[in-house]
Amino acid sequence: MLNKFLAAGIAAATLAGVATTAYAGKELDAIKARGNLLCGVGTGTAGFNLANSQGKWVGLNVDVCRAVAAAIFGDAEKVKYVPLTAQQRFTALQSGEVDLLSNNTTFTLTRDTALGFDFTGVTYYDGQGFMVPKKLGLKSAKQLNGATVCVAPGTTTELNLADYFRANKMSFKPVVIEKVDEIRAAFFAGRCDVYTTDASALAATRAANVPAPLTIEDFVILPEIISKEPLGPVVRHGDNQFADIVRWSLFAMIEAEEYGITSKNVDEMMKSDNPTIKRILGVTPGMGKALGLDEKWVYNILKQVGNYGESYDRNVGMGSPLKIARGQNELWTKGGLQYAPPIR
Ligand SMILES: N[C@@H](CCC(=O)N[C@@H](CS)C(=O)NCC(=O)O)C(=O)O
Repeated sequence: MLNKFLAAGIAAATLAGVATTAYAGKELDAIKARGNLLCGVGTGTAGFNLANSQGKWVGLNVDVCRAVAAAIFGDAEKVKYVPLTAQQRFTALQSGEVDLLSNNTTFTLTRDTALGFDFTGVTYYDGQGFMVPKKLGLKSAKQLNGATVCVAPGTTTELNLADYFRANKMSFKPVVIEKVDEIRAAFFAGRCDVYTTDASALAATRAANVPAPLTIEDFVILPEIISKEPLGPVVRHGDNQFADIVRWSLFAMIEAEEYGITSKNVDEMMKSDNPTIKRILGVTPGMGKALGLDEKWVYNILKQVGNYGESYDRNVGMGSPLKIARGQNELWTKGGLQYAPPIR
């Protein structure tokens, strides 16, 4: 009921072009009073957000939810996961059904403004790609004229697809399916020639969802990446303190990787003489206070979740079935784009 009123209010404010009122700490107070974080995730993509055989959610996106809970509660387990399709996610965030989305949502201008949200960083730098059955013998997306294309509604994918085909004077027939498992089933059953989405999700689908007797080798991801898809956590406008906590929880994971602090060595690192490490870990106090958190907020994130590189490797990198190279998601010090502003 409360959610409905909130949704109506936000919708009205959005329609009138008025920014929703900003009150510091209101969302955070509600999260603390509730005792857990409501994190909107995808319905099931290996490496990013997937409930495992024990029903435990794992993945790179899930680790961001866990990091925020560790920062706020000192306990990464204090998260309730709400699986959402791409179509459902924005209403769920606007209505207060979730506190944040961490689900492969692309940071765009209209989502950051007209929809009433704030993006708080980039968990994964991605771009849109195309996957096709190998037996079609295709080498390039430029050969897709007239293709039947499986795509999810309410996504940047749908918009980029139309732009790309128009720009290349090609036609296509969209097969629009909301649920990601149904899109995959349609593609593997040959109801479309092509599946298009973020390249990371194509890699996940190819690594984890190909039904026997088909194998990974039966599918190829074409070389063209047709868009920028910076995927990151997103919150409602209105509580800057909560947005700051989400923003700096991800930055802390990235900064910790840069300074070599891991889940394994964090206790040892508490004794470090390096002033930056002392500040990050709260040995020198101040950063926690500035966010309204315990000074051990980063210690708790690292101990319970790990740094960005650990999460990347375990979930989508070389320590995972996906084996996606770090590429653009490497640290800036190693030629990538992942760059956290200083914790000071
Ligand atoms: N990044 C694009 C595409 C997002 C997207 O389609 N995500 C899919 C595939 S990873 C998804 O997670 N859908 C939710 C689900 O059903 O799991 C966007 O933000 O619009």
